[in-house]
Amino acid sequence: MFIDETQIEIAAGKGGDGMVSFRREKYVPRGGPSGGNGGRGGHVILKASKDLHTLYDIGQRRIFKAEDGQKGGTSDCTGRNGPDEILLVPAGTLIKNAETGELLADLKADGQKAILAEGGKGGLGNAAFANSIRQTPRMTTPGKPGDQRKITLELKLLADCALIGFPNAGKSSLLRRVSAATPKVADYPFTTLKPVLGVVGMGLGRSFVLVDIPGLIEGAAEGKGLGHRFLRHIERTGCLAFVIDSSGENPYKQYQVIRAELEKFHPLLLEKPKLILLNKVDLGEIKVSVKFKKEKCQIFQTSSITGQGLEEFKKAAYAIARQQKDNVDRWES
Ligand SMILES: Nc1nc2c(ncn2[C@@H]2O[C@H](COP(=O)(O)OP(=O)(O)OP(=O)(O)O)[C@@H](O)[C@H]2O)c(=O)[nH]1
Ligand SMILES: [Mg+2]
Repeated sequence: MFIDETQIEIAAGKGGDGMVSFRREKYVPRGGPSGGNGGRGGHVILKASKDLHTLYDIGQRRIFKAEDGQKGGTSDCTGRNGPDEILLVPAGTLIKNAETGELLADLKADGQKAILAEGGKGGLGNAAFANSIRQTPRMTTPGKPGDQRKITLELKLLADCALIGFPNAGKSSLLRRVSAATPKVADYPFTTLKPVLGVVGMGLGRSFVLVDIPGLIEGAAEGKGLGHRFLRHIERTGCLAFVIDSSGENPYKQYQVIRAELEKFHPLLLEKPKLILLNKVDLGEIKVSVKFKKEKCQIFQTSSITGQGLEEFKKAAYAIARQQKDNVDRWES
């Protein structure tokens, strides 16, 4: 099951209380105060992992709590800090305050960490209160409570290329054909209800990730059909592949409608590299209209049934993915 958003509660550990104790040593009749400070409560830390691809497991367990710090000990011993609770999340997870929507962390890279709930500080033991006047203090302070909050985790799929288009255009059939993914295919609209990822092998251990986005219709940006819920997944996708049913009425109009919906959702989406797939060419030869030719992007005549044009599409999508990765590497180095 694919879950792309979940809410959890996190609670850091409470700090350990300070200790009251006095030194009791042989031949030292009135030893000074020796109560240690409490240990810090454990933090709740979220850490990105490239090996995870879903928030499903995290969503199943709603509450994550780190352990409390230990109470201060005698003989000036500080209590042990509570161990941190480290939660692994897929790389690309955004973490927001569930109440205000404020962005708290954006864990993009493998291994990146953020403390989302800080453990409470340990209390002071009575040794900390001793001075020249107050030689036998009995006071201590309690450990502070740890942070507690509700957070929303949002996973934007990190795919190289997204298949977008009207329902029934053949997006899922195409993904099945070029990857090992098995999204459902049927001749009714909105068969695909959630984005499905597939890895497309290019030989010699090379691959790229293709995502099948549920069908869009006119008005999607305002919530029609399955709406724009899934459009945010393509914000971080390297390139867009428009899958158009070339056997349907006015293929260019289909393309324009989808483009307009993307633009309404976020104008920057259209600045991504675009590929146009005129699909279902097995149903009859098509004449690529001049309007399509004027678009400054590569056009492919494809069939998810016979496989026509798909090798060329794969090569083009892979080349773009490579290029974009190089750009990112250059920026990050
Ligand atoms: N002849 C022909 N039929 C196709 C082709 N691609 C898909 N189909 C058929 O079109 C119908 C819809 O295919 P899907 O792959 O489910 O389409 P989709 O774009 O994923 O649809 P949604 O999930 O509803 O958005 C199915 O009956 C497919 O068998 C193609 O290239 N040629
Ligand atoms: Mg589908």
